[in-house]
Amino acid sequence: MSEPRRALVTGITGQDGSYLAEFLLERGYQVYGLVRRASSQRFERIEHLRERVELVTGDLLDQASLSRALTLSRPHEIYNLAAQSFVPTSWTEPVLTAEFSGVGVTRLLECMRQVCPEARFYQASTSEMFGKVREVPQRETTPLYPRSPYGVAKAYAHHITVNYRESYGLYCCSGILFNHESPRRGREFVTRKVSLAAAAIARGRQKGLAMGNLDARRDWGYACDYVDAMWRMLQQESPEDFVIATGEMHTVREVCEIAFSTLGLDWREHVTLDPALLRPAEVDQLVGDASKAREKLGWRPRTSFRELIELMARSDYEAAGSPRT
Ligand code: NAP
Ligand code: G4F
Repeated sequence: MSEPRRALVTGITGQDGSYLAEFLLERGYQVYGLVRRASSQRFERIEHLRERVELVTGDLLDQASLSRALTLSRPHEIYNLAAQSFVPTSWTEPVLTAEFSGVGVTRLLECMRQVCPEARFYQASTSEMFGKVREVPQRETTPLYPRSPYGVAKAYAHHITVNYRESYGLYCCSGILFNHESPRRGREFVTRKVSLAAAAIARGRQKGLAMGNLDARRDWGYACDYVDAMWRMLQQESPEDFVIATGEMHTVREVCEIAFSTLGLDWREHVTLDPALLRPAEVDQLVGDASKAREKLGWRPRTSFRELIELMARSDYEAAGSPRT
């Protein structure tokens, strides 16, 4: 019997990492996850997988730990999902963001080149790199114009991934993913912030919700659909970069409308505006053209925007339990 394929997932404790680990386990992979040491570990998203995945400690800031993780796991596939991924934090911690989300990728690529050059590498690139967009919709060839320190760090990471492919002939791909959400989304991101608040208000546990720019628009998809695309990119004959997106833009206001109405509420009675939540620079028309992924990977999104927001609101409502008396 042939040995199972091995995958190393950095960022396994995050939204995408947890779904990708499930996806790979279902396909018979032996899954290793890179986790950083913390005084109290938060493994909620992978609690149900703890018996089935091998956790290796390491940090994108520490090259020796990455080298050790690769030596231990001997991966056929490496999925680099770890990053400081919250855009507002990148203005308050720009250097750390550059270290994690930018230079950290070079550390990992350099280790791969030395320890397991035959492995295949996936880099979690982002639509945030398009920033002040040069064309609408954005494609693989659209020039980058990042508008946040996070976007700048990710643009560096994107280019270094391409550079290692072209310089050393490594199998390295960048998936340029547009926003994707789920009930496991971090609580500070807008869709989850709204679904949590709608659920808490419906349960009588919260009064109102302060929001930033309600006119901001994004191309929002479902995280479970998107991890499938990551895997497909590493199964191609040769490495290429792909945009993964729904091709539809919606506003934050629509997120509020759907989440609140799913739970029988009128968002206008609960949402207030807080100028402190506005960003120093916004990105206006992020919307992706995923035709290359459709044609070459056979990938398409399966979950609509409305279905996504409804499922998030219902999930948070269930988790919030019964109303307080
Ligand atoms: P997430 O939930 O914020 O998860 C980030 C992960 O990175 C966590 O597991 C975190 O570990 C880990 N991490 C952070 N700093 C690290 C370090 N120095 N060393 C090792 N691990 C570190 O992010 P996500 O939404 O799943 O996104 C996954 C990736 O896709 C990220 O790179 C993100 O930038 C990118 N991306 C996301 C989207 C989206 O819409 N979700 C779109 C495009 C691209 P802890 O649990 O220890 O904090
Ligand atoms: O949910 P967000 O914080 O996501 P953002 O900034 O688009 O970044 C996410 O998607 C990127 C892909 O393009 C990823 F690379 C990145 O790692 C992350 O996953 O904000 C979405 C929009 C913004 O325009 C923001 O201004 O929602 C607007 N917004 C309005 N009120 C708010 C709020 N965002 C947050 N987080 N909180 C608010 O109260």
